[in-house]
Amino acid sequence: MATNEDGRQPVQYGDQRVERGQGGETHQVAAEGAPRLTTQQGTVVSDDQNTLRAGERGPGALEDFHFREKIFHFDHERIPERVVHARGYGAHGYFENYEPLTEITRADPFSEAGLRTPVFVRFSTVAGNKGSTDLARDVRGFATKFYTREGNWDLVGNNIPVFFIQDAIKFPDIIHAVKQEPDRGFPQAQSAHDNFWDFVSLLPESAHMLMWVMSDRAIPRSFRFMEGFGVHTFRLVNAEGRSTFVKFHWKPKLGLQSVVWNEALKISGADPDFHRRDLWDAITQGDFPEWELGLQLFDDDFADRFAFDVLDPTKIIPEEEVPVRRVGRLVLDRVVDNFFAETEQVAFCTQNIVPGIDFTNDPLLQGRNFSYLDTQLKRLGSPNFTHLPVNAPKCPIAHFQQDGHMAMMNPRGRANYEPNSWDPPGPREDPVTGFRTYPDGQRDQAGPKRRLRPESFADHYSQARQFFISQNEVEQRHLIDAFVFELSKCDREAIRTRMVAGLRNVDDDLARSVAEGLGLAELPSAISPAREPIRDLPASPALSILANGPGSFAGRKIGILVTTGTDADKLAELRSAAEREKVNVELVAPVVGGIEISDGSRVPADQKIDGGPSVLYDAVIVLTTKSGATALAARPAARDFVTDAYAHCKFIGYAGEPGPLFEAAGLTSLIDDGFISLDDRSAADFFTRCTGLRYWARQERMVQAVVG
Ligand code: HDE
Repeated sequence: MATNEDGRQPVQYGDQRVERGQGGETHQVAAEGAPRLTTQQGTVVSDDQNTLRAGERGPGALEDFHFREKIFHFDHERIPERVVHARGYGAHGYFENYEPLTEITRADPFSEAGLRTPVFVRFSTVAGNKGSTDLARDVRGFATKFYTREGNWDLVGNNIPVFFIQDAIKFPDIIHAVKQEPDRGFPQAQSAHDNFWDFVSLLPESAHMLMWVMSDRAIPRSFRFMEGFGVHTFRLVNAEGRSTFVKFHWKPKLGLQSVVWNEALKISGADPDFHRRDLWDAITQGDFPEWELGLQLFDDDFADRFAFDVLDPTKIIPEEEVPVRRVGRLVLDRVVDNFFAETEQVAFCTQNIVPGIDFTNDPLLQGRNFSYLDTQLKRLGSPNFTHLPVNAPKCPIAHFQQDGHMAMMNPRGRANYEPNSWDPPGPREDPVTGFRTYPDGQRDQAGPKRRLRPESFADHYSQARQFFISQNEVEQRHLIDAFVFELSKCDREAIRTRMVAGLRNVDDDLARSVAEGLGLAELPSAISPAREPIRDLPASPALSILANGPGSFAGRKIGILVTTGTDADKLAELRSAAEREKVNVELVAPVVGGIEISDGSRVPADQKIDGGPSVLYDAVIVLTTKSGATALAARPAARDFVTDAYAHCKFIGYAGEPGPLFEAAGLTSLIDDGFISLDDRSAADFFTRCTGLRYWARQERMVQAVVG
């Protein structure tokens, strides 16, 4: 065999032709005209497998500049992760405006019908570190950077419209309380621990937010099925300087959908990247996720009339009181080229607003406006983070700010201050088109300097109750179970009791059910509320996920369990019905290499059973022969596949003879209307049935079985 001067020999490794060095190491050499590996300085590298040594077995040489540079750079690959929202996933897209809103705002994205403003969106969890699981019970961040023609506007929102605290000064406390406990460094990405519940049970203003985070809103099926909210009241300002209050909403086109808690726990093990993979898959398949931007617009009169302070971020304005006007759509149509460069380095700042949009005095928003710039400097290490492509505005920028670490957009010429008398003079201010702060100047906005919470913020429980009564029975059950699960993880009984005492101000049945679930000896008396809650606020149907289900099963994913001999015609019918309905299909089989089906053809599987549990799918189908089902029955992963699908109230389609598997999984006597025989019904019927997303009637039966 030919050997080159370094003693390398060409060898074939499967489909790859490589060179083998004398120590057996693998070298891949650039072909004629192909890109060649270089150092950062551009010097072409001859060997990337061996350090430079004095003698083959001798000490390393200090002059090995390639090794030194490579390791130096590697050592500095990490930047500080975000203190909160560390785990996130981003994508590019655009916002398309429906109609000019010039009556209400002069903000550029709303100026013309059909105008498309480029955006970058980053979704995130809050509490967990960067490597934590996507399915943590948590609030999700929903941050959008609009690259408008008049500067960047960042709408840095969440998937829950309220927050835990009313004043920014409490942010470090709530975040310390929810993140890992400082002495032991765990639990990760979980609020189910003493510190969190100790803190919130002493902070009644968190009651409303707790309802949301204990609801299924905190375990979304994926980013594509979540709402988003600006949370605070903002202002829109038109060209005449007239201001209208606004609350921002994002409404997902596919409708809202969540998973159930037991499913979330299992997804965290089976695919901790479930949400980011879902977004990546959807966009790369051309199934671009969409949301509509909704505005709740109101004036000072409404603000004065409304039962709560519109500056209090622990309150919503029910959609039934101020309707959400849909003004445009957000489409995410491009994944990032590089996760670090874009998703990690994107720097959202609440203070990034453009003419036509303005703040209010919400004390949480005011505090945020201080925090974000500060945090970006720490994270990105330079005041020049706006030079990074993902952060740079796409409109002209001109200023006299200069230098600093990693300055990449450097001004030319002599003028770097103003006023000046140079020609060219550089940029100058423009009082006509420039950003002008809304003068506001309302009552309560001046006075002696004091640290004082407005009395109008003192109602903590009324909207928590309103949220609870707006949930249907299934949702209320999930919420109660979540409180019980979380508080059961608290070691100190005093914390559990204190929390239940707070819940008594929300709803007595809720408090009683949680107390029972915890096995509290007796129901504690209610904590004395700062202000007596309003108990007769009407339910707000818009707050229920299940009451607002989607009209189709599109965008969902089914898992079909197949074995040798699976009916080829049935499989083909299912695939084509799925394609029509825009439903994704994955085949789950005993081996990933695939199986031979009834027509003798071989179909590759997408997942081996052990790696494709039913928690990864919105509905499942068992398509097997009797012998296949018998073989599956012996596999724990196959039995879990169907028992979990049952327990998570999923629709379960079946054809052929799944009996032995159902029998082994203990399901034979539990078959209900959520099981659909595909021998009797068409594939199209099955997908129509799946529009209900889950067969919730089963939950009631399961609850009864537990109660006995
Ligand atoms: Fe944030 N928040 N936050 N926050 N926030 C950050 O900025 C902060 C709050 C939100 O995908 C940090 O770049 C304070 C509410 C999102 O990159 C930091 C307070 C809401 C993201 C920060 C709040 C949010 C952040 C950490 C209380 C919903 C992720 C890293 C006054 C409306 C953005 C960073 C992304 C990130 C501060 C409360 C949303 C430390 C002080 C309320 C979606 O600056």
